Amino acid sequence: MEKEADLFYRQLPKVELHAHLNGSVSFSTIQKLMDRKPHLNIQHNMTAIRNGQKRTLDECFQVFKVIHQLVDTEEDILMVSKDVIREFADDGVKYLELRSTPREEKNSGMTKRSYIHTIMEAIRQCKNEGLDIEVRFLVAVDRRNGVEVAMETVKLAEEFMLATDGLVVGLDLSGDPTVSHGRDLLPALQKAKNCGLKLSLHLSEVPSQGEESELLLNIPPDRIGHGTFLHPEVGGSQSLVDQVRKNNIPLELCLTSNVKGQTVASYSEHHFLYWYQMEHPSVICTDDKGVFCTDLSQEYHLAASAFSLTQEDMWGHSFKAIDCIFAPDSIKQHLRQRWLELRPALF
Ligand code: 6MZ
Repeated sequence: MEKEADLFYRQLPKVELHAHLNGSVSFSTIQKLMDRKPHLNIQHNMTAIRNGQKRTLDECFQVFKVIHQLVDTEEDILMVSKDVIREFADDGVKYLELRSTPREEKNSGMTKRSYIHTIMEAIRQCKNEGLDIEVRFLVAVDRRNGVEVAMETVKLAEEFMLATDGLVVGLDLSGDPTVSHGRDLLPALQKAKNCGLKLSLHLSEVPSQGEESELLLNIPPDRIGHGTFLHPEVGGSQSLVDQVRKNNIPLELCLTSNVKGQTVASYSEHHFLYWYQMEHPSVICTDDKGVFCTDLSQEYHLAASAFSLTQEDMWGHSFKAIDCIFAPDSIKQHLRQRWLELRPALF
């Protein structure tokens, strides 16, 4: 039965809306990168958190630094992006919004512009190769890098949004939530919103960020990443929940990431249930499928098991996720049609 259920979740057409490029690099791609750069002496246990293992969120951020060492040329970015897109397609993801923080690397000559350009190239190549997946991109602002970089990133995102005919759809705010205050980044985020970029903001990923969340929710963002500590039961507040509900802002929820990063104690205690019971829009996502050793099918399966949801319920969840994508209505309509064609048999 478990095997059949597994097949159901693999066959289920899915939308992935919260995937950080460098956190999504698989074991096999990491191996190819290690072969390219043996002098770095990086081992697999430095780039992934296996099942049964847990790390503090701070340790998770150390892992990204190791991966960044391995991915530091345009050639690497191209390979990594194509591999990640292919792997999502193999997992039954039909629409993917990838996000990544543009980086410059003096040694290899990679610039922030060429970084984004290379990801666009990877998306185009995957399309030309006939992969059955629509891909869009969010340019990420790492909160650690401060106001000036945030502003510069917004400008780059706007430039690419205009130049790529809708491949760049939005801006992400991410990075170590314990560093800096969102207040300082408000002008940059507001500017992004004003120029037509959709906003997905990591919010209340750790406790005691209520004040920052309130400020950021006032923009308001188009989607929320995690939102782990928004609700009153975990130290958030009813007024934050009301703000989210009033603007009907969907949440991107990443179960394994939160459990392995120890911001949530167990799968059954995940805040997925809080929002699901309220019938508030949310979307199950992977966050960093490489680092957390998961994939989207598995995340759907885990959520179903943790909350005793049926395959019919999970079909409904995946269908409703289409409402939350940043691409325009014509794409949403197209995806809904495909979902009905691809609906798998229930086991
Ligand atoms: C906040 C996260 C994250 O951008 O180099 N990132 N930010 N919370 C999380 N929860 C675990 N997981 C990943 O991908 C890696 C970067 O994504 C952000 C961090 O800024 C990390 O450095 P890119 O492709």
